[in-house]
Amino acid sequence: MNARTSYTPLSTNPNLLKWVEKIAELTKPAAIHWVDGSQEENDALCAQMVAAGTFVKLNEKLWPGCHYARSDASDVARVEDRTFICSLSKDNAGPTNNWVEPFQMRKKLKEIFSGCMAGRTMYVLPFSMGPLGSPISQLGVEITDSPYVVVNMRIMARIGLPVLKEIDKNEKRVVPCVHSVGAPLAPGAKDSAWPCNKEKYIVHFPETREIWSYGSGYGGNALLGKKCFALRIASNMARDEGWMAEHMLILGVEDPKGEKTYVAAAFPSACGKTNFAMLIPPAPFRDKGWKIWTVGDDIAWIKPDANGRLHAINPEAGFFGVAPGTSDKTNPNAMVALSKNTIFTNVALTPEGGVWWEGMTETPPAELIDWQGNRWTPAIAKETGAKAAHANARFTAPASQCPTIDPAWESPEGVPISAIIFGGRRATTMPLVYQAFNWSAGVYTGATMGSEMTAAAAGTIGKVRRDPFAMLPFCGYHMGDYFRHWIKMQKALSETPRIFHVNWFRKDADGRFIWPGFGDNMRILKWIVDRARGRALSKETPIGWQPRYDDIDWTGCGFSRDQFDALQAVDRAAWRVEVMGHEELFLDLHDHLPKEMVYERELLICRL
Ligand code: TSX
Ligand code: MN
Repeated sequence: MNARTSYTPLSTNPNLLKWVEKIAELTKPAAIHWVDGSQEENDALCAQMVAAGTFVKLNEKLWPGCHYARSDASDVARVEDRTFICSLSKDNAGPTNNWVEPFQMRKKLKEIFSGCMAGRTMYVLPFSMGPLGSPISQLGVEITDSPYVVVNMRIMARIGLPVLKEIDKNEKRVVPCVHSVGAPLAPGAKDSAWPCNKEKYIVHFPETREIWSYGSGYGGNALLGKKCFALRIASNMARDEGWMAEHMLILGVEDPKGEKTYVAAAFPSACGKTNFAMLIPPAPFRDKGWKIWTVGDDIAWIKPDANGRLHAINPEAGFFGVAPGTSDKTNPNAMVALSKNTIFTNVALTPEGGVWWEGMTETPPAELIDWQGNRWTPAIAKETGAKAAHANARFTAPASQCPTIDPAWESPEGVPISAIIFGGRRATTMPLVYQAFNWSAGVYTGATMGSEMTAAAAGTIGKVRRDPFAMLPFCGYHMGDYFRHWIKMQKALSETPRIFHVNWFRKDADGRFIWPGFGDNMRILKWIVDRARGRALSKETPIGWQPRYDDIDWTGCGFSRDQFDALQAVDRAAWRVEVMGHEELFLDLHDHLPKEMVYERELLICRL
C-alpha cells in the first residue's frame, strides 16, 4: 500500500501535513491514521489490541472499561542513560544530562527511523498539554506506531479533533514528537504482544523544541507529552518565556471557612507524591470542614499572572501512577479513580479477570498470573521471591474520576499558588517540617534536596542521592541555569509563595518511622497553609522557621511532645555533614551556579 495515498488527513494545516508526509516518507508505515480522539476510535483500537494479544479486556462487572497490558520484560521503565538533550552547545545541557551533538544525533535518528514503521500503522496524534484554550497550555503532535500509546495518551492528555481545531488556528507553536517502538513488521510476520527494540533513544532538541523517541513503548519513554514535553522541553520554554515547568503535584487545602489555599510540592520518586496529592484529612479535621482538593499529581506549569501572582495548571489529564503500594488504606481516592476506564500495565491478573498488585490487599489472592505471564501463588512467591506485579507497574486513570478532583482543575487561568513544598526520604538529619527564611533560601532548599536510596545496588542503601527540585532526570538544560531561573522568577512576582521542606520518613534509633505519615500529614499541611496566610506561629532555627509542638493541631492524635521534638530536632553535627553534601553537588555545577546558592550555603554554615 502507498502510505501517501492511503489516508484522509484531518487537518488542513500545510506545515502539519508536510511534516506528516516527511515522517511517513522516512518511516514507511503501511497506513496512516489521524487520531480523532472519539470513543468509537478508542474502542476499535482496544479491540484491535485485544485481538493482537497486547491487551486483555478485564471483567466488565469488576473493572468496567479497563484493560490490562504486559510489557516486554526489558521495557519496564524510563531509560535515563538512553535519554539525550541535544542542544547546540554541550554546556547548555550541563553535567547532569547526556548530550550528543545535534547533527550527529540527527544522522543517527535518520538511520534508525528509516523504514522503522514498516508493516505498521502510523498514528498522527494531536494533543494539548493543559486545558484546551488555556493561555498556559501547549500543543503537540505525536506520531507513533503504537496503538497502546494512543489509548494511554487519550487518558493522559486532551487529544484529537478539538486539538486539531486549535492547531489550525495557527496561534501557538506545535511541538513535533516522533515515536516508534522500533520493530518493523515484515509482510506476513506475526507481531509480538509488546514490540520494542533493545536499542533505545529518548532524544530532545531543546532549541527546535522537538522530541524523537525510539525503541520503547513504556510510560515516559513513549507517552511523549509527559516527561519529554511537559518537563524537558517545557523547562526550556519556561526559562525563555519567564514561567516554570516543574515536577510537582498541585493540591488545594479548603479550611473550615471555605477558603482555599493551593500548594505545589516536589518530591523525588518513592516519596508518595500521588498519595499526598489525594490526601484524606484525619476525621477531626474533616468534621471541622478541612478538605483536600487534587489538581495534579506529577507536573505543574506555573506562570505569573498580570498581577504578579503565580498560577499553576496541571498539564495532564490523567494519573500514570505506580500501582504497588496503592490501596484503600494508603490512597482510597486513587483506588476510586482507577476503578473504571483505566489501563493497567505490568500488574498481576486474577482468575476472575481482575488485577492485583503487592500492597493492594493485606492477603494476596490464592492464584494469579504475574506481570511476566507466569502462574503465581503466595507459596511460589515465598519460595522464589517473585513479585506478582513489577515494582514499576502502572495504572493510567482519568483525573476526572478522582473523588477529590478540584472543581478548578481545568480552569484556563490555573490556580493561585501560595506555598511550595520540597521534600525527600531521609532517615536522619531532616526534620519533619521547616519553612525557608525567604525565596532565595527556599531555592537553596530545593536545589539541595535529596532522597536516601531504598532498594538500590548494594552499598548505596542510606546514601543521599541529590535530586534538585526532583528535576534531575527531567531538567532539559543546565541545572545551574535552572537554579538561576528560579532565583530570577522572584523579580516577576508581587507576592512570592512561601517555601517549605518536609520529611515524612525520619527514623528513630531502632530504625522505625517516627511519623505516622499519610492522613496525619494534614496536621503539617495545615501549619503550612496557616503560615502562608500569616496565621500560625513558629520559632527561628538555624535552618528556617519551625513549628513548636503547640503550633500544630494534634486533635485525635496521640503524638507526644517528646516524639515531636525528636522529629523536629536540628542536629548541628549532622547538618555540617549535610552541607558538605551540598558542596559536592555544587562542585558539579560550579561554572553555572548562581552566586545566591553559594551565599545561602555560607549563611547556613554560619548559623550552624
Ligand atoms: O505516601 C506516603 N506518605 C504520604 C502520604 C500522604 N508513604 C508511602 C511511601 C511510598 C510511596 C509513606 N510511608 C508515608 C507518607 O506520609 N510515610 C511512610 C512511612 C510509614 C510507613 C508505615 C507506617 C508509618 C509510616 N505505619 C504503619 O505501617 C502502621
Ligand atoms: Mn514523576
